[in-house]
Amino acid sequence: MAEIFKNIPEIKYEGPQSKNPFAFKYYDPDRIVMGKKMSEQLPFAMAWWHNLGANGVDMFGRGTIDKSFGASAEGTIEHAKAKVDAGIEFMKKLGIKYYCWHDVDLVPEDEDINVTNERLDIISDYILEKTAGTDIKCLWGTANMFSHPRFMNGAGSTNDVNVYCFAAAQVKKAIDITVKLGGKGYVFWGGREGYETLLNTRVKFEQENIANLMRMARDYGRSIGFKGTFLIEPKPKEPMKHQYDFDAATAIGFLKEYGLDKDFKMNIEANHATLAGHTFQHELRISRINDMLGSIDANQGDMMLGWDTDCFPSNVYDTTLAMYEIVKNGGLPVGINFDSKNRRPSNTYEDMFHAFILGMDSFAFGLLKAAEIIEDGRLEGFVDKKYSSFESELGQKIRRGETTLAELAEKASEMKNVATPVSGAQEYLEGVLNNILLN
Ligand code: XUL
Ligand code: CO
Repeated sequence: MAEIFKNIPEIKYEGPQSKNPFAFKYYDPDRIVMGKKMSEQLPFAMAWWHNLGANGVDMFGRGTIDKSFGASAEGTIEHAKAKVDAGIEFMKKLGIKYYCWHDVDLVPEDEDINVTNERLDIISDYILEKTAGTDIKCLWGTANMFSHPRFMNGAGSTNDVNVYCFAAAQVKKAIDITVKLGGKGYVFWGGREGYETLLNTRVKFEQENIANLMRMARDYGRSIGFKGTFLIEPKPKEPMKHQYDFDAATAIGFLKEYGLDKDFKMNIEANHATLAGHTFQHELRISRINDMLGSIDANQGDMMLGWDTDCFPSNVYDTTLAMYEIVKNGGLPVGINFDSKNRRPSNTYEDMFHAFILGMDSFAFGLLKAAEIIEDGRLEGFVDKKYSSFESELGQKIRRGETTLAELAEKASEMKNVATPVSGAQEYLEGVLNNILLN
């Protein structure tokens, strides 16, 4: 197989002083951080769609980078195989062990679903053949139920029972392929599971149908031996005006309502969090405290823009706070998928590598700083002290849920008044965080 990314070497760790554009400055895979290798703490994955598919096309213009990878025509099995070859070479050069995909990223979709499914069989055989003897594996798979016009009114939430059958068929095949490739997770991103206007929408009906689709997916997956994690990826809007999996709190409530919370967890994407008006850390925290943090889609939004820009993560303040939540979660059951794409004018193969070096270094730096925050102890020590009044006998009784309003009202009446609680000291804490980040 001919080398595709010629002139680009294997990317190695050289340390923060290195000026080599093709070296990691912080990601040192074998370095032990908090008792585990960095490569284990950071199970990075490549997104097939952005890295091997997206060619820079946008609403205003054509593609800017050629991603045929030597195939004579795009949209052919030959091209699908060239993408596999390119993807494997790319992952090997960066030391990335996982990849994520939608069914239609792997192969071109035919008008006949049976033909598409045969293509998926062929390409998954090819991936297995080409990854044999390497440590490259599937992180998660998913079905694209938002691009084809049949899904214009949704997939699980469609008004059309025949379209619902197609959604079920795609999910079934995508689970088959995920299991065949040894995937750790199966993702539902509700791209068109929402509405444009309530004037034409039965919300409860649509949500029940989505839940039923997820229940069937769970039952089918478990019946064919899938032991991994099902995931919901919340996003509040785009492409729909309102999407049902608005944020982690909403999606967790939905899973509990329909009895799916034992099999499903969250796949939290940074840019989706900001679209919901939350920080990335907020979404990770809400997932973590509910034992629902499964995986992340690593990227970042542009705060000047109100849409999903899927930039590669560069903001180390955010990656530090994200890694803090992940470390506190005891790691991620699934992994860290770069659902990120190069900017349209970054149109060379070199740019593809620079983007991943940036993202991997940003998360490695975040991991190192998260470990420092924990070892330093000032932030956590402050929080312990902030809530310490609840260590009293009364506080413990309240925590156990053993008090009544009348009893507490009686205490308040005896006390007559109460002073303001201890300071929240936000500026001090932000200074501590900066001190850790900048030293
Ligand atoms: C879209 C998005 C998707 C999912 C998988 O915003 O994030 O690519 O990650 O369908
Ligand atoms: Co995503």
